[in-house]
Amino acid sequence: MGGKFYITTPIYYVNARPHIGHAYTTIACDTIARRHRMLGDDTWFLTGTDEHGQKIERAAQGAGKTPQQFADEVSNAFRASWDYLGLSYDDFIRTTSDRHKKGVQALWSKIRDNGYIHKGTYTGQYCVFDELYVDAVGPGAPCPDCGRPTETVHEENYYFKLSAFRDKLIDLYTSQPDFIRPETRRNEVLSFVSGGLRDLSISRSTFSWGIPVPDDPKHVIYVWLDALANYITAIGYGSPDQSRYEKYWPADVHMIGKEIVRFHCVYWPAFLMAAGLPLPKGITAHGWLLFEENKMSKSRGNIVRAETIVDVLGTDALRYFLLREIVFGQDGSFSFDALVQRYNADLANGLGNLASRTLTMITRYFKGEVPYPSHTAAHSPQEDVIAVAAAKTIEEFGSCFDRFQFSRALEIAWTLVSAVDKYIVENEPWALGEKQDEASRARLATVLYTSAEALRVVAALAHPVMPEATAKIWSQLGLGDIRKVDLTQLRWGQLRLGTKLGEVQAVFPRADKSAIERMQKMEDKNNSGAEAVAAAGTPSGGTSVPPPVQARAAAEASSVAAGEASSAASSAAPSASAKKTVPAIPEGKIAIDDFVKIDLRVAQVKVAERVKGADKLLRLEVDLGTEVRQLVAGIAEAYTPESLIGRKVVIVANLAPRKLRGLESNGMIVAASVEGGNPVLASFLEDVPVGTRLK
Ligand code: ME8
Repeated sequence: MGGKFYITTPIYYVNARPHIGHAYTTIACDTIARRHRMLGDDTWFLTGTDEHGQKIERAAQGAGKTPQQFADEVSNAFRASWDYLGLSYDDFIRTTSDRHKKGVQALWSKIRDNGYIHKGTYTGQYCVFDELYVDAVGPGAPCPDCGRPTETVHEENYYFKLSAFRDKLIDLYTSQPDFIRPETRRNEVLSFVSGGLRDLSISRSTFSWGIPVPDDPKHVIYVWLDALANYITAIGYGSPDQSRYEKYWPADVHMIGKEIVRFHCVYWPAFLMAAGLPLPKGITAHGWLLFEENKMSKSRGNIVRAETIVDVLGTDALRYFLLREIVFGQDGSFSFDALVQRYNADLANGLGNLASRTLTMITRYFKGEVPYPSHTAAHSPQEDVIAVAAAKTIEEFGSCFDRFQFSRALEIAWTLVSAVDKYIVENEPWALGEKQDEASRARLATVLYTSAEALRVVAALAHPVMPEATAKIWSQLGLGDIRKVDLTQLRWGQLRLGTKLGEVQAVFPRADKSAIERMQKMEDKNNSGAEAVAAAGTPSGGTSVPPPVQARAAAEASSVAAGEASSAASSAAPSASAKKTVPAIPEGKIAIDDFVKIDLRVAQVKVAERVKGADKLLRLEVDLGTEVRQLVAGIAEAYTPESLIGRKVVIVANLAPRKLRGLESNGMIVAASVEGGNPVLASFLEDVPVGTRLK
């Protein structure tokens, strides 16, 4: 370790807001990136949004917006969701950004100059939903992949000479068996490619929402060539500064869902080969998150939003559940019942209980200082068993995790948690604590040291999966910043005698039945709201996005998580506006009575402080003239708390309160959302009295 590590998620379509299916991939990548950082690797974690193509153009039309407005709003919603979840991405690429467009055109030119692009005519079927040419079916036939109707297209197009890469691709899959994981996916791809490859149409001329073909702007570049290129354009391919590209490319892992294997494992390496560029080291496809037996997806309308789970149980609960419950690579079901059950069993009763009883007893019996384990009379073979089990856990957890067997890795770590739990029960430290004789004290010290050391080992291993809770455990153990841990050096016995514990607090409070009801209600409300909008809306009837989804996208896209700095544009578009039927409003505009619903006010920051365990959040108290309010804002990476005290800001004052990391946020601070950069707070050149309304 100590090398570089580059990991990517797919870039998500902006035809609707994120749900836990997208969060699943992004959380898995976040976890892997965090582990690599702890192993000392120079790590780069990329995510982003896929914003071009006919599907997006039609979804925008259905929502009565321009494609760019629509893309801006939904892309912001993805970013806000990832920030709300505290995901540690290093860059967020948007395919409508200039840096990406230039990179894609550079890639196109390279492939063309190398002789792999020619002009031809395509007559055949196209599936707008999958943005896929469907050669095998005739007019009117459904798409073999998704079952939706295909459309007949007849276009003069540019073609990519995919057929020239059949043998090279087969060589790649056979010489590098790990290029596609898991093996089932590799076998599928191998058999698909072995059957022969036809040249691929890589431009469209019947619509314009895309990147123009260099020297022939009547054509836009096929959305999958555009999208796949993000993995190199984001790190600078095609830009004057190639340093990041040179450092990180080729990617170590492209993480994707199983439905986009063909694009990543056939088209992408072929495009790269044609351009003479190095290939990624590996592509890993995971399975689907199912809800009531179906793939959770925006088009089915059976989505669950990550925010709901975060608000009720916390981010770590969601992360742990997804990685522990589902065997990575296979499909897995999501249900609130299973989530709460797993949370209570493994987190509240498991790790949380181990932490709280160990730390509470050290506080009570040893004045909050880690006691010295006895090596003499008070030592029993039980301690050796735990020490050996912990050493084995460190090794096996790592080897499973690094093969992306997250569920198995966590199961192994929790076997240690159970073993220590049993050890505590058997040794009854609470009974030893009541005795004052020297032997009992020595035995108590040994039992509590052993438990605390096991807790330390599990916290370090589980940190990439549950960053918040393990950071709390770490500081309660008196060990400082867990992110500085060097996992390559993790061994049994490193907890120092006399370490002063921090304040002991429960990390995973038990969830009762009402947690399930609350989450269910939040999602029901979200989904029924969308239907109401759908009924009032005027969907285009395009095949790509069923009506409820278009409407939900319109309604949801305009609201940004309260804890985020919103862009000025999105904060001025209330979600309620989508519900009103306002005739004669030009496309993409809102009426003044929609705008006046938003109470924008000048406020002055009185108190600003970081939110513990949330790198991006600040807790603010702002004076509105008539009252002082608490807000939680996602601006900690852009502003230090000190720089904000006394500053006048603009807030949305009538936003419904919501909880972030357990703190109530009463309003939203308005900021420009700068692509690829930090948010910039809205402010005034002139002095404006506190409480003044913006209109
Ligand atoms: O395909 N279960 O974007 P997309 C598991 N823009 N994962 C899921 C999921 C579910 N129910 N739903 C979504 C695209 N995902 C293209 C990608 S990349 C160059 C272009 C995750 O918005 C999973 O990672 O349809 C899946 O592959 C991805 O979201 C699809 O996102």
